[in-house]
Amino acid sequence: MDQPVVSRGFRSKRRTSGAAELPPGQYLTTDFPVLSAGPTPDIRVADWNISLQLGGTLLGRWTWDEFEALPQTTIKTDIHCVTKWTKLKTVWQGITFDDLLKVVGLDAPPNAFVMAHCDGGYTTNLPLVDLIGGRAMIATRYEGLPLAPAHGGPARLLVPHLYFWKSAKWLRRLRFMPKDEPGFWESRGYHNYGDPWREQRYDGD
Ligand SMILES: Nc1nc2c(c(=O)[nH]1)N[C@H]1C(S)=C(S)[C@@H](COP(=O)(O)O)O[C@H]1N2
Ligand SMILES: [Mo]
Repeated sequence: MDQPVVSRGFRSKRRTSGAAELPPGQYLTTDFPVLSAGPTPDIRVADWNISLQLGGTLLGRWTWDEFEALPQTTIKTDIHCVTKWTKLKTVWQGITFDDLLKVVGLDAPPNAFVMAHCDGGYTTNLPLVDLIGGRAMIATRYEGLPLAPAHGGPARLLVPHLYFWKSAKWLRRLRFMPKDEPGFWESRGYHNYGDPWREQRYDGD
């Protein structure tokens, strides 16, 4: 999920100008704004679990300790909020969706879409292809520290190549869906997919 490694000779000169890192209409920020549709839930890891569901079947459910024992990956990536801030080179640690599928032994999920469900009722929908291939993780640490509650701790989805509303905070359940369904913002006028490089902010963009 990091910037692709490009040999010096092939690196575009524009990349060092800074502008090339900014999707259209975005500005750079160095602080980390908090954007939530509701209050920050008070989550104790002792009561917490996370599950992966396919139809009526529970593929896996992990307590905090079990989840912490899964293979860990660290990534450095840029994040882009639809409210127009972009933050460069943020560092996250967690469990990639690829590893989660491996753990439950699901090589080729039969459903092409996934709904993320959160404490507090927030949801967001994603195509499966955007969660695999190292493009998404369930993050539990930010810049080496446990993820702060306001930023989705103990665990949030991280799908940095899409607008940040797709990175569901306080994640509790990932559910495979045979057909795409809109999540919270997607049913309130936001774009169904949300590619920042194509500026897919709102329905119809
Ligand atoms: N559960 C939940 N996840 C959420 C949200 C929310 O309101 N609830 N807001 C989304 C939006 S619109 C954005 S921009 C990011 C903000 O993440 P941050 O507060 O860590 O910057 O979280 C996303 N994930
Ligand atoms: Mo957002």
